[in-house]
Amino acid sequence: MHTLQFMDQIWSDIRAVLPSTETEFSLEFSDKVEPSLLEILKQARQQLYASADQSLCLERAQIILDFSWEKLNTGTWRDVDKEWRRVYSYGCLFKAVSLCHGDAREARVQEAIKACDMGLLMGAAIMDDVLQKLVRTLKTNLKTKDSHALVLSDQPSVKRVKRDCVSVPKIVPATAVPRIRCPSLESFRSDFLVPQKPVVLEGIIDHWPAFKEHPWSIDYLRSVAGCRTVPVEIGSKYTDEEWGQRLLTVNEFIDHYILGKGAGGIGYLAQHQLFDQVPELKEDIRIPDYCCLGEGDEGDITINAWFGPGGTISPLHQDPQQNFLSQVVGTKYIRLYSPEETKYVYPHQSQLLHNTSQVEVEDPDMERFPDFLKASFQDCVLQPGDVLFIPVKYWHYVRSLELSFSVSFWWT
Ligand SMILES: O=C(O)CCC(=O)C(=O)O
Repeated sequence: MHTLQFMDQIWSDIRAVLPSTETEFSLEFSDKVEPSLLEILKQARQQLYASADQSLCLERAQIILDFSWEKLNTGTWRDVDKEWRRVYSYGCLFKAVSLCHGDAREARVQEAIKACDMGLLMGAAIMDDVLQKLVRTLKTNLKTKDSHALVLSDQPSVKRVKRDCVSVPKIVPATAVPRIRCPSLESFRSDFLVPQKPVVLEGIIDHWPAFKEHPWSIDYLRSVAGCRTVPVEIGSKYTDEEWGQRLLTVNEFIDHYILGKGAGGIGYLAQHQLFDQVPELKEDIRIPDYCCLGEGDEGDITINAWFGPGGTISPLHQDPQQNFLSQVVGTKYIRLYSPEETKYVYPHQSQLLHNTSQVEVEDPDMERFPDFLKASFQDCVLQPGDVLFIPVKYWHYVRSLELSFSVSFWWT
């Protein structure tokens, strides 16, 4: 497509996700938002509709973003007023839209997608989820413009995947987590949920589109989410001093941390927002029926993504909810300790890490943690299609044995 035609196209697609007139674009906030900032929001809106030059809107957007960013980063996240998260989302919206006006080069569209992702990650929903709609439009346009490059990157890249040399533990019958194929709801409830016993469920997720219609692969992830910005954990495990988080696009994450180009190191895409941020991926999975045995509603279930190279470790820790850890790609070694073993696993003292053990499970320091060997455990290697039921507060240690993508469902 000709560049000018493309610019017209993207601009009219963007306009289609916005209210058609300035008067229909409502800006309502509580009195937490001071009049001077409200004025800037109104100016940005006015420039969006009236001005041929979007650089003024972009300038206003930056002021809104800087101001609200300060508020988002003051005090604890829990205490941040939702109004500031909404203001931040408006800043992201103004920025994304104005970036694509007049000069819709690929880098600008990519920057606009990043602005939407920042709003989706840090802001609160506004205008009937407009950021989600906008990002879909921008992505489609990026694809149209860049269809040639996409075809090239759609070539199977399996051969390029770094094969990490990770040791595969032998599971002996005495410690193996039991396995069962498609139990009825009632037998799962009475044999595992009520007595709070771990089990590997087989055959319950084989129907997911993630295995059938859209088998998850590096190329598939690139095509649905490659240009999306996500938080990535850097470092082999979160208890390490050098551990930290970075915002990267999924493509950057794959290039650096999965395919090991450039600096490499261990990076883990471990996050609970991925499926809300990228609804196409959520459509490839299904909430396991057994979750209906819980007391909570479906809306209370947290769905987490765990995508990373072989050798990624989640240190021994416990969570306050039941968990169905579902393996989609690759294999993972998992060690489980019941809550009764807590006295032997040496939880960290600090409030922040009190749910995490200090012990390196597969290489314990016996001088510092002499009682660790007294703790009895169960273990398993999860294969694609396996779902591990981890009861509430069960200690779990996870090490991926190769490139792996798992989905966990936390439910009560
Ligand atoms: O797969 C992992 O690395 C960790 C999974 C986990 O800790 C969880 O689902 O709670």
